[in-house]
Amino acid sequence: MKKEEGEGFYEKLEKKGVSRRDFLKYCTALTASMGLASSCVGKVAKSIEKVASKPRPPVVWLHFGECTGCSEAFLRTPNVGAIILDTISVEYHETIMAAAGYQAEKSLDDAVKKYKGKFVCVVEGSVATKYNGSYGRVGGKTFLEIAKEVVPKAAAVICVGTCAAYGGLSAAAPNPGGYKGIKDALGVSTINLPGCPMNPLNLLSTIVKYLNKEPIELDDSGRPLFAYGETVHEKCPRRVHFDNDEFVEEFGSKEAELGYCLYHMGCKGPETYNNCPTAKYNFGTSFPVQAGHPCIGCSEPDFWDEMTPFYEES
Ligand code: FSX
Ligand code: SF4
Ligand code: F3S
Repeated sequence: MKKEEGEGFYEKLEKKGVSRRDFLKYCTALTASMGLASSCVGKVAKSIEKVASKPRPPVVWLHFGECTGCSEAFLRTPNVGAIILDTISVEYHETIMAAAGYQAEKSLDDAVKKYKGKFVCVVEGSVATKYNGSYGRVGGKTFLEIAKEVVPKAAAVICVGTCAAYGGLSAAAPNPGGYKGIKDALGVSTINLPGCPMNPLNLLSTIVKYLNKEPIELDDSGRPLFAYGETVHEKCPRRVHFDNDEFVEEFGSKEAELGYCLYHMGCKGPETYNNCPTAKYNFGTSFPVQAGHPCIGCSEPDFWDEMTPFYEES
């Protein structure tokens, strides 16, 4: 009997504990995170199936100065990790690989040699640039040396998290090590998916678009417009009160009941470009403002310095 289109893909996901229903739920969240109408869910599901039916592109995932929160966000979001891992082949990732020590260093060298010019380099964390990069070192090499050896050989560079994109946490003043984001440290073009941590849905949609050769339009800070084209404030569920019919119709009464804008508690939503209100974290569960915490502007360049004090109105 001829297999239904996508059957192999669903079988593989089922084996990883992701049901067809879960997958479609993800596609719904993904569609919202891309700023598309809910009628596009089927199209988004098809494009992921299409990507998954092709040979998986090799990915080298580098870690520099950061907290690994971005990897955690990616691996701990139930099933998104499994979907991503079904569309790409992670050749090197320090957090999840079994190899350690010299064996790990060798696997990085081998992957870069084997897939030179073909691999996607995902970078998490920033690199120290002062004093020959001595403020950040792993396996006897500086982050700067590793970045210079690996990043320019990639077919595309995706910076996950504000650290890799713009320096982030490690680059906060006084920044004695001269930490910088990848573009500034190496002078290469990057697709930036900031957020501290980045949203795994934004990584998944960027990978799907890239593999389907769809154009990814970026803003001046290198962020894809489909995810970072609007401020957090624009679709914030706290913007209006629950008696606003139009709002209730769009977001549902549960969201609207949240009420109470956090601006006077220092919310930086009006100055922060990110799709948190539609993408949310943890499988569409919540995001800082929904949970009652003001937005601290975590997807903006230099937010550790520019957005502080976090709890004061700007
Ligand atoms: Fe940075 Fe990501 Fe913040 Fe942490 O690694 S963006 S410190 S959540 O984890 O890079
Ligand atoms: Fe805007 Fe923040 Fe108020 Fe939401 S809570 S409406 S993002 S200022
Ligand atoms: Fe960050 Fe603000 Fe979203 S703090 S996670 S950009 S709500």
